[in-house]
Amino acid sequence: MDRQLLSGDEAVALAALHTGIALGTGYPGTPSTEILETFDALGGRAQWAPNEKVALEVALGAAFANARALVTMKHVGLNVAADPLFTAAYTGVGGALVVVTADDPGMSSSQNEQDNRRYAIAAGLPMIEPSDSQEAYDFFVAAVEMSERWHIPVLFRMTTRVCHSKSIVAARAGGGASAPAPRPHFEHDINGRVMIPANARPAHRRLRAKLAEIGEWGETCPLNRVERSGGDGSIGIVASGISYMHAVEAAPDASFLKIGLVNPLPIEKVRTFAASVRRTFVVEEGDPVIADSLRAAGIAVDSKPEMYRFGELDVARVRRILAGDTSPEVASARGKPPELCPACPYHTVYATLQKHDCIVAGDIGCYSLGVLPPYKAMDTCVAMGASIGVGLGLRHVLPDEEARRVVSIIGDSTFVHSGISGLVEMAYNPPRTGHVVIVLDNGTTAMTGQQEHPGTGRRLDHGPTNQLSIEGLATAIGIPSVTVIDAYAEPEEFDRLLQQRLAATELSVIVARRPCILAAADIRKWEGQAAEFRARAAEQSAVCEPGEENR
Ligand SMILES: Cc1ncc(C[n+]2csc(CCOP(=O)(O)OP(=O)(O)O)c2C)c(N)n1
Ligand code: SF4
Repeated sequence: MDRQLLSGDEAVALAALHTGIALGTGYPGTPSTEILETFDALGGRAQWAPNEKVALEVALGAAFANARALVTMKHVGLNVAADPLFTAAYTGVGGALVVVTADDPGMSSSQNEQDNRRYAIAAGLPMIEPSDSQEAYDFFVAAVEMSERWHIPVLFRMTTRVCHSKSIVAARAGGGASAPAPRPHFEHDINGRVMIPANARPAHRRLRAKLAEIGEWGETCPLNRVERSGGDGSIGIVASGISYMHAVEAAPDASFLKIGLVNPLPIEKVRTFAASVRRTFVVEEGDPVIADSLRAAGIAVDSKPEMYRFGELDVARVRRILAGDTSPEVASARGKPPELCPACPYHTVYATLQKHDCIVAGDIGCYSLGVLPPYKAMDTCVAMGASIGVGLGLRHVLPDEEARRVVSIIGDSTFVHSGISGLVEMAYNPPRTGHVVIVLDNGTTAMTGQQEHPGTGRRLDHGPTNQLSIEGLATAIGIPSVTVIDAYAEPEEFDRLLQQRLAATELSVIVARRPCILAAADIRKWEGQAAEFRARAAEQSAVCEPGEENR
């Protein structure tokens, strides 16, 4: 058997390869990003989508064509993809669809610590949760098998420690899923996939029936297992994911019911387990999802006090939980706060915004660091793409002299992800004082480790593809003033431009373009390789007669 030291993300990528995943799609987001990057490096077909909703839709289409598909995202990405997700639960799939949601308890690199186990319950989808890299590999194979057996998308929940910790993985001899990957083909199933109300009503009933069946299977499936310690049976712990690993170390004498299928929960298995021990304790990170469900089913369990809902668990915290210790915790020492790289192209932009005392509706990316000293030049930051809508809202209601100071600032990847519809709103409902949007185009998705996006004109593997023109798009949307500038190289020119645009009542987009200093060398290398592709594309569009370009 092939044994390797892998992170949870790498183990999922390997399992995806071994199970014959025909297409992996996603949008970068810590801690999920490495799954698709590794899948690509292993030879799988992986591609970044503009955002998580599109990624899920592309994967769903592949699964409608009876292929096996994977889609990856961080926990907040599932909010973006939630619309198709809920209805995909009704349509089901022909092949297999595994949706990885990588949650970030403790918010090491996120804007919230939502617990996506709630999505499984709300959407009515099965959810699997591994505890280490071996389980990430084995459970992914199981997820593909479940998805194909019940024709249902399967949610695969990972958390930061499982995604990034490395442990030994023994890959299955001969590969992954028991059945070979099917050949993609299309079969009409209009009633099953066109979710008009007449079709959606029976589809909802079908979904609930599938879930009931999966719930019954879950009572005896190998994903949920009882581990007896040989202890005195005084405490039984119910746990899943990384919490299980901490609990095993914190309470080696306890008996365990290790849950791998977190939705639907194996209620009867827990009931039997609880009856075999004197006290049943649920150890879980984040929200009390398992504890609440067990109590609702009439099973008496103990669970953590509210103070442990926040942040990650670790062995010491689990010991405290089991001991009922609610004394204040010692705050861990704070590391050095992050800061913009010394030669980051964003410095001039933030210095200028600060100088003119702008009210800055900000967004998520490396550029969020503009909120920290010395600039402190960001006033709001809520969700990817929100800067434009929030800026417009401020402009609509503030008195004119204040409204004129409002600027929305957004990164290039974030603009493509979910800023475009904000710009459409700006053209559609322009504030009386106009508005200024600055797109910080550093040619990469820097925040998550320099991934490509449609604006870079390069695919996930950095090879050339069609390039979205941000300025061209802004012009097409109807923004009258669109300017491209290298603010870092021309600080005075940028200062003048900003003042002029703030004074105008016209809508403005300023594209501040200069490569991220950490990515610049790679971008130059990849662009050199892409030169021929671009020349060919330009030649083709030049010979295209008007009216021919949409064929
Ligand atoms: C819905 C959602 N998906 C993914 C992320 C992870 N993420 C945070 S910022 C960001 C994009 C940053 O790229 P860009 O806008 O180009 O700014 P840069 O980091 O390059 O400055 C991503 C992918 C997130 N926070 N929310
Ligand atoms: S990684 Fe790039 S975008 Fe991020 S702070 Fe450094 S130079 Fe700026």
